[in-house]
Amino acid sequence: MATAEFQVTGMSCGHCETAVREEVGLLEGVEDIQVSAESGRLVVTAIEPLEDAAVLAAVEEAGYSAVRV
Ligand SMILES: [Cu+2]
Repeated sequence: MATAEFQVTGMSCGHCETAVREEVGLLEGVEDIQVSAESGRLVVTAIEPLEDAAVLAAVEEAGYSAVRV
């Protein structure tokens, strides 16, 4: 398992969390997603290491921006 942590900008509520979770969950190999609108923290666990760019693109698809931390 590989875990990667991101800081997301722009989430404000549970709907935002759900939007991020849904988009990131579409990425192949993703096993677990922890996302908090309050802290902006996104932790993605996948079977194999994900490309940062793929996760960032998924977050952007949901309507937010993120950086790897
Ligand atoms: Cu929201």
